[in-house]
Amino acid sequence: MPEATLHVGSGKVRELFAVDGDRLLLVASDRISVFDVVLPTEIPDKGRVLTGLAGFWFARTHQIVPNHLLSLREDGRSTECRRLEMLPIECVVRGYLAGSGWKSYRESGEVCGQRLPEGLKESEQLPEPIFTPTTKAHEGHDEPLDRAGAAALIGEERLDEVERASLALYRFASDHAVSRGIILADTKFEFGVDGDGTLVLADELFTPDSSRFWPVDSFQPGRPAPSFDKQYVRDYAESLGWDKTYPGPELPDKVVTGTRRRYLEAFERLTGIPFAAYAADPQVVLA
Ligand code: PZK
Repeated sequence: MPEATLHVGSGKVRELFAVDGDRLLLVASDRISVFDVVLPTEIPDKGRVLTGLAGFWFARTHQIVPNHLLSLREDGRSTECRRLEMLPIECVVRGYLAGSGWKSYRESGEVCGQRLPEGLKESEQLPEPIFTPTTKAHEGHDEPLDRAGAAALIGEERLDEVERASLALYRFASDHAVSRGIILADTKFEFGVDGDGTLVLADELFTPDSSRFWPVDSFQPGRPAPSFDKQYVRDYAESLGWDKTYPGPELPDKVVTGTRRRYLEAFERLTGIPFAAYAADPQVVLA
């Protein structure tokens, strides 16, 4: 990381550095969080899998909406990107009813102010994918926004633009993923605006940390679906009777190995590229 200097931010498992006035470096670590707690044990190659997947999707969706990706570094875990003015909302698209969307529907029949048909079950596919934006919480949890709430933050016109882009991105990736045996239950995008006022897709894209990936053949409406990547970790953590507060448990080798295999499998299924080829030359995902 020779020319990257100033640390400008941290996520739970990623770091952001300033390269210069116009460029940032996004570095994905091998840390893993479960039930919102970062565990003391890392999953080798997780950061490279997520960076490679995001690069793959950025390269394939720039016709839908321009994005911040400038280059992937040789380490496979660092992305150089354009520095943008970020919009103050998280853009979520849901194709299936899970997580906070399911909770909200069960309590009110609505998600982000949108009424859904009656009688839907947990994990069920929605009649149409829905756009369910949230606030960006600095600490604690993001809060759902209805249309008026989102428009108050970014304006009606920008809201229409991010909604259209988000739904188009979701449809594109979800069709691709399902043909490779993975359901993209829901996903989160972050957008920014460049110096010309053009909307630009930022952050990570269709990674297992920003999306719910489910194996096509092992989910069933009426109960929570297993996570493609984190299910071994969740099952292990639950088996300990851990209360899901900090600090989380160390993971045994078997759980680490099984989880690493799942990340690599998601990468290979979705990209069609052997992970070893990515490790040897990260540019392969951009072709
Ligand atoms: C930006 N984050 C969240 C992500 C972190 C923090 N292209 C951009 N321009 C300006 N700001 C951001 C981005 C992007 N992406 C993203 N915060 C600011 C975030 C990952 C690690 F520490």
